[in-house]
Amino acid sequence: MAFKILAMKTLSTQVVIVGAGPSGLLLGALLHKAGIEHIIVERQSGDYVLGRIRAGVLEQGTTDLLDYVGVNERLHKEGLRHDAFALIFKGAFHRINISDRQGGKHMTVYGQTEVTRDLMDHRAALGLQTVYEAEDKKTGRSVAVHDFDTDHPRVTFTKEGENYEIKARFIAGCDGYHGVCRASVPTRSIQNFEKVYPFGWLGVLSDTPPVYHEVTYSNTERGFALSSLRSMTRSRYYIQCGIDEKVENWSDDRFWAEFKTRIDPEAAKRLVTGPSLEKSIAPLRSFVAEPMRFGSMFLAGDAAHIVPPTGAKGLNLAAGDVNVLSQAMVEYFQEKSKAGIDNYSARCLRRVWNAERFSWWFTSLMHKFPDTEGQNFGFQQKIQEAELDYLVHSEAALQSITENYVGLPH
Ligand code: RFL
Ligand code: PHB
Repeated sequence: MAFKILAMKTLSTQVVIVGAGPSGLLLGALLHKAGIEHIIVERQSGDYVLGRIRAGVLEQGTTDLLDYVGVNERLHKEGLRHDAFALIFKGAFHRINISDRQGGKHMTVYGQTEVTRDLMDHRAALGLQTVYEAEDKKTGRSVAVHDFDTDHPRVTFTKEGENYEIKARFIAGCDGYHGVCRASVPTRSIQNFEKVYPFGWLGVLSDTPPVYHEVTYSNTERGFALSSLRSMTRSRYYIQCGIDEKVENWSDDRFWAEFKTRIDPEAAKRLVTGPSLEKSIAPLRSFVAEPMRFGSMFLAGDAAHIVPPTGAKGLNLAAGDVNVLSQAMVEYFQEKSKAGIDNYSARCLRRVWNAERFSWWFTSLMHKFPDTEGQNFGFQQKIQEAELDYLVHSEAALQSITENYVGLPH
C-alpha cells in the first residue's frame, strides 16, 4: 500500500480567529487597529458568507465600533437612522420613540450583509490575511483547534489538498452556533443553557417600498409578524410559522396574503407586494454556553450564545463580545496584564444574560404559542394584549423597553 505523507505548512501569528462572519471580521479590524497580528480562517467562501440574509438593525454601540475601526463610509451614506420602532396589537399601531427617552441614542438600519461586505473590503484593502474555504470538501477534513488548554494553541486545516497549521497565543472562536470551537471543549468544562421555541420565522426580502418606515412588531391572533427594511426600496418581512413548516409550501402569494392579515388594516391597503428575492425559515432559540473562555480559546458571538431575533440583539451582542475581547488582548499584549482575559467571560455573560432575558420576554409577549390553542389561547392572547396596553401607556414600562431595545452598554 502506498502512503502519501503530506507536509504540513506551519504559520504563526498572535491570534487565530476561526470564522469570518461579522464577529470574526470585526475582531480582526479591532486587533489590526491595535497592532495585533492575526489570521482569520473560514470554512466557507466569501460569497457564501455574504449570501446569508440575517440581521438588519444595529445598536449605536455597534455603529460606534464600526466608526472606531473606520469602516463607516457606506454605513453613514446608506444606513437609515431610526429613532423609534412600533408595536401593533388589537389591530392598532403604536409608535415608540427611543431617542427622546434614551438621551438621543438611536438605531441604524443597515443589513448584516452590508456590514460583512464593508469589513471584507476593509481587510482586502489593508492586505490582511483571511483563509476562505479552509475545509476540504473532498476529504471532509475541516478546521480543528488544538492545545487550547496550554499557552501554545494551534489551528489546523486543509486547503486545496495542502495541510496547514497556525500557531498562535490565542484562538478566538467566532465560528457561529454550529462551529468547531465550542464543540471541541470537553463536556465537563462547559455548561449549556437552552430553550427552543415551538415556532420559526418565515422571512421574505423584496424590492418593494417598506409598508412602514420604522421597524414594526405585530401581535395578532394569527401569530407574530415583523415589518422591517433594508432601504426605502427594499423590504424585509417575517411571519411566525410552524416549526415543521417547509419554505416550498409558501408561494409568494401565500406569504403576502398571510402577512396582510398581521398588519393594521390601513397598512394592509397600501402594502406593495412583489417577487421575493430571498425566502427562508429560521428556527427560534435561546442559548448560552458558560464560560466563554477555555484557557487560550475565547468564544464570541453566536458561537457562545443565540437569542431569538425578536429585539434584534444577536449581531449587536457579537459586536459587544469582540469589543471586550479586543480590549482584553490589547491589555495582554501591550500592558502585559492578564486582568482583561481573566475577566472576559464574566464581563460578557452579564450583558449576554440581560439580552437573553429581553429577547425571551419580547418573544413571549409577541408570539402565539401553539400549546395554548383553544380556550387557553384566548387567555394567553388577552394577557399579552393587557401587557402591551400597559406597556404603551406606562412611562416606566416605555423607559424599560426602550433602554433594552437600544442596547445596554458593552
Ligand atoms: P455567524 O454569522 O454565524 O458567522 C460564523 C462564521 O463561522 C464560520 N464557521 C467556521 N469557520 C471555520 N471553521 C469552522 N469549523 C466553522 N464553522 C463555522 C461560518 O461559516 C460563518 O461564516 O456568527 P457571528 O459572526 O457570531 O455573527 C452573529 C450574527 O450572524 C447573528 O447573531 C445575527 O444574524 C442574529 N440576528 C440579528 N442580530 C441583530 O443584532 N439584529 C438583527 O436585526 C438580527 N436579525 C438575526 C436576525 C438572525 C436571524 N437568523 C437567521 C437566525 C434575523 C434572523 C432571521
Ligand atoms: C431585520 O430587519 O431583519 C430584523 C429587524 C428587527 C428584528 C429582527 C430582524 O428584531
